[in-house]
Amino acid sequence: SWLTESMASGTPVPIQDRHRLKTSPKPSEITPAVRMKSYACQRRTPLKHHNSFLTDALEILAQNAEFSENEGRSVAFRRSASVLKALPHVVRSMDNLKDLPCLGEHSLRVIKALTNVFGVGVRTADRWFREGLRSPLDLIPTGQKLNHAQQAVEYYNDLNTPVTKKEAMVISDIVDKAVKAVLPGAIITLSGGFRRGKEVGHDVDFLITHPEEGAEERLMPKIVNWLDDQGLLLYQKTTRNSYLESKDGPARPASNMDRFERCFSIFKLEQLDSDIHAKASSYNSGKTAGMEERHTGSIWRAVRVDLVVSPYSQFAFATLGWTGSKLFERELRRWAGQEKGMSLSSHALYDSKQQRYLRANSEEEIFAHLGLEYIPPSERNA
Ligand code: DCT
Ligand code: MG
Repeated sequence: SWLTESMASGTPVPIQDRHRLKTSPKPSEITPAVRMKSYACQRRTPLKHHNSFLTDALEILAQNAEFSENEGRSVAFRRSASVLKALPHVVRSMDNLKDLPCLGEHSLRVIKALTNVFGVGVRTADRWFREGLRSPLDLIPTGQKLNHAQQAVEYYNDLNTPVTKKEAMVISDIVDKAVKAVLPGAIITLSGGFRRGKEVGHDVDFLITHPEEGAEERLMPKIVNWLDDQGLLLYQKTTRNSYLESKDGPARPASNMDRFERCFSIFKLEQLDSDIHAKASSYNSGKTAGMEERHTGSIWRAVRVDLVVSPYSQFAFATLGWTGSKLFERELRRWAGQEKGMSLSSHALYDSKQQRYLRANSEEEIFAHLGLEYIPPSERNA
């Protein structure tokens, strides 16, 4: 393959090493040994880090493995990428990777190729596509959920246009208004990537509860009706909850699947003229992706919104579970199971040794139960 060929052609002095040698004589001062914890939930992973030229490539490969239904390999690539995201410095050579966890054979080969041959830069991922992978379009994740919602295909372009923080804030206001209209006193939390400080996302995620346990029951249809009456929904599919609260705690989930009342929806978001122009120029595509005047003459776009309703007693677990990132969540569950003999879900934490559920009123309490240092949302970008 192109990868092995380029590696077989010798190992030139890394381009970035040459730059470094000019500016600083002591490599050891730039890249001090980092003691890297092996679970992502033990580490702080900021959104902006030093190694995106490597992690972008690894995540494309992860995505590709996922599309080829090789979950094991996909997770392995994601874990490697995540370790590099937590490094406080740029990876300059293979030496910098000594003693780091989760870097498997495949990932090391990829990193080696990228650090030795291509040099750094945002073009790496692009090059990767051209040389080794199929068209980027094949890899754009449409999400399985979309397949179930055939109607959503019409909005494909919109849904592949990232949702900005500004748009997320407008939607927050709408959801806030809807929920408070049908259930005063309800609490609405922005979760998902935007809670972790991301500037863009593929959707906007909300978690809804009420301090009075039980007041949240059958809340979703009321919210959906309110939104629909205002003409704000293009599509919605609500799944009913399937958890049971018993004396000892919530029923133990049979799988990792969430059992909350959840609404997968597509909002019809009015566009401001200024936003459209800003977006059109930032994409520089000549044609404004998915934003056209449609029928009514008003300008709008489709935006994916996830609404989840949780009982108050499970709210801390739901908040932790729905804040992500997905890898951070996976690692939390792995840590709980393998290191603590506990079982964590978005509903509860079960201690197998004590054979009981551990209650928590905040995310901080859950980290404490798990024997982990508290990691704030902005550092859960694993
Ligand atoms: N989540 C999870 N397991 C799932 C689905 C979701 O743990 N099967 C959690 C992790 C993130 C959160 O829910 C929201 O999911 P997404 O919206 O898919 O992720 P995101 O981090 O918000 O990413 P984006 O910014 O692209 O929306
Ligand atoms: Mg999201």
